[in-house]
Amino acid sequence: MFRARLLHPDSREPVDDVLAACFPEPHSYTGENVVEISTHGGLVVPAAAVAALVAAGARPAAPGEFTRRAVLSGKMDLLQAEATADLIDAGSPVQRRRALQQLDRGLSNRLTALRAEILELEALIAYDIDFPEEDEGPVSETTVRRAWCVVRDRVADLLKTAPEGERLREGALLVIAGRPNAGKSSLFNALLGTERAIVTEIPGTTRDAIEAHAVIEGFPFRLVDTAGLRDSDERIERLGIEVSRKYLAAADLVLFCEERDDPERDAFLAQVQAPVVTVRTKVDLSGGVGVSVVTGTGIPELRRRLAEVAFGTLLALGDVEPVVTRARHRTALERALVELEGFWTARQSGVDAAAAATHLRAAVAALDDLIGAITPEDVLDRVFAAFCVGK
Ligand SMILES: Nc1nc2c(ncn2[C@@H]2O[C@H](COP(=O)(O)OP(=O)(O)OP(=O)(O)O)[C@@H](O)[C@H]2O)c(=O)[nH]1
Ligand SMILES: [Mg+2]
Repeated sequence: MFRARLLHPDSREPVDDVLAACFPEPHSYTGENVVEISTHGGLVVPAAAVAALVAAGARPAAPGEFTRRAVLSGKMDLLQAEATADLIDAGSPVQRRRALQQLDRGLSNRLTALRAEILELEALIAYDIDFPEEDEGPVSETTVRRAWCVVRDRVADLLKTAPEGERLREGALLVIAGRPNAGKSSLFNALLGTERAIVTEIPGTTRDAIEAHAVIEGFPFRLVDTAGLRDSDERIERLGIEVSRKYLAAADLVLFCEERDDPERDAFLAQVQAPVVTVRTKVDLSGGVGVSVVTGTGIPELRRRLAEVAFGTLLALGDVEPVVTRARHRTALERALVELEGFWTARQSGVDAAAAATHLRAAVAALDDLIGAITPEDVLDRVFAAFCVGK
């Protein structure tokens, strides 16, 4: 690292006094020789510095170009590149911890181990391929079956983390619903920790859905306050109720608020696909078990319950077990699972060992795609499309 004076290459005019840090290959972020130039801040100086560098033959980086180069030079795999983006985007503690774990090769190591196990299974049946006429090879059918079961279950277990893993990146869509005046907006504000929605004693206060990000027990949520559900002749209110229904259809979970036993609760719940947490509101007035935004009673328990319903699988796994967090991961694992099932079906229907083994090869290929061992350009384009410039 040294101080330097940056001059425009044509006019030789001084642009700025800068700091230059050199990162020689192969230990730099991209694995190449890299120089980082730090200029003074503001608007004019950095722009003039970039203009001078461009005049000298440089060009601005594309979004995610540094990380892309790191992947291409083998400094990190595709899962780690995705984790880099997740770490930058993290908006809650669990998202940050998960991203960091994936950056530390948590998922990569698990997949590499699985890959090795499938190759071992292939080695087990190789004897059959070499000596097909022998009735009983040195490796019994039970041994093959056991080895197959282990890998199949591991892939299936990883796949089971996909719904909540993907939800962890997006935030769980939590829709607050109930009759007008049930206390929905009050609870929405209490969960957010700020007075975001208008609260009045007049039923029908909330007309439109209000969405806000919230962190509950370290997990990311997208909280939605909605218009109270009732038959209304009022046009604006009816439009609001329509919006509520759309949100309810898309919800990951629904928080149903009732001040007292709601006679329409069951009819409402029958229309909702997502899991529902029912909560009794305003218990400072009525007593009993529930929540009160006035005294704060029951709010911590409710937060735990919401985290449990939206992210129960991840909570049970703890922070150590790897989790898959993207549709790209899910589809690759689904492919691997189909091939592993295909292997066993082929084997049981008496298909010769070499043909059955092609399924194992295909399963390995699916895992390779996922780790990013050999990655086609279009996959790289898709992964890096969402990156910011400078990473
Ligand atoms: N005492 C008490 N009053 C509450 C509590 N929660 C809400 N309220 C009151 O109940 C009334 C309705 O609250 P809101 O949060 O606006 O109810 P809402 O379900 O959003 O109503 P709509 O938007 O009209 O559907 C307001 O006067 C609140 O102050 C509570 O825990 N205790
Ligand atoms: Mg409201």
